[in-house]
Amino acid sequence: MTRRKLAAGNWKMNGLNADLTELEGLPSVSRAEVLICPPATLIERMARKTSSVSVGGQDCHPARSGAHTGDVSARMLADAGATHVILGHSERRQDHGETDALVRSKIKAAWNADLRAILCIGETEGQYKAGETLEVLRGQLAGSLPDGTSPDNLIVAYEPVWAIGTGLVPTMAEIRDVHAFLRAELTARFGADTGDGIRLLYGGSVKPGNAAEIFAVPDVDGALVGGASLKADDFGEIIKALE
Ligand code: G2H
Repeated sequence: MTRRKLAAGNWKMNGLNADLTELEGLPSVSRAEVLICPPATLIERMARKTSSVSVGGQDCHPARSGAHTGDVSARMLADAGATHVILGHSERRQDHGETDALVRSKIKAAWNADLRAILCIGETEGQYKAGETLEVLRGQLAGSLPDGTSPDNLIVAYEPVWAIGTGLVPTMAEIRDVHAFLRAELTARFGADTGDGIRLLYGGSVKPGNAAEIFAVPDVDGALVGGASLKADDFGEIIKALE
């Protein structure tokens, strides 16, 4: 199955209205898909400003609406123009105590709003050093993926926690082995068509200087990019490495 390459930017808690001009500096691409997940405050304006870049949220509440001060529902993201939502990012797990069960309920909420979920999974430094990476990932997939998962509604991002914003990156052999493992896990649970069709992104200190090498790894279908997605020059280089 052909999986369309994806460059996804995660602006995290960065970005003001003035930063939307970065969109103008991005290269136009024909084969790869480009997505930016800005803070919720910028989703609507970003979506109005571009048709070549998809726009996504960084989190959503599992409920459709209600008394949840400060939260944003999946329907609100879709209403603002989002087509995707990042769920289970390690910063949400660390800062807000998010569990696999909660992430699972958020994925279902995203689907109910016709959003494509980008599920983030990854091991901590301690788990990596203890050789527990695959076991951790297996548990996160099993605990957070609902029945009904398909290539149309889900993307998985492998983000080793120790590689996020640190400049550290696993070896290409490690990325290859993890992505092959994830592909096999998805195939075992959901069948060959679904397992083969779900896109797998690598995330964690992706930069212009390492993107091409990472994208050449089998089963890497693109990247979830944090810091290097904030500036058009850097993100543009990463996007071009995917084409
Ligand atoms: C990992 C990644 C984006 P960065 O969190 O999701 O961030 O590229 O800054 O390591």
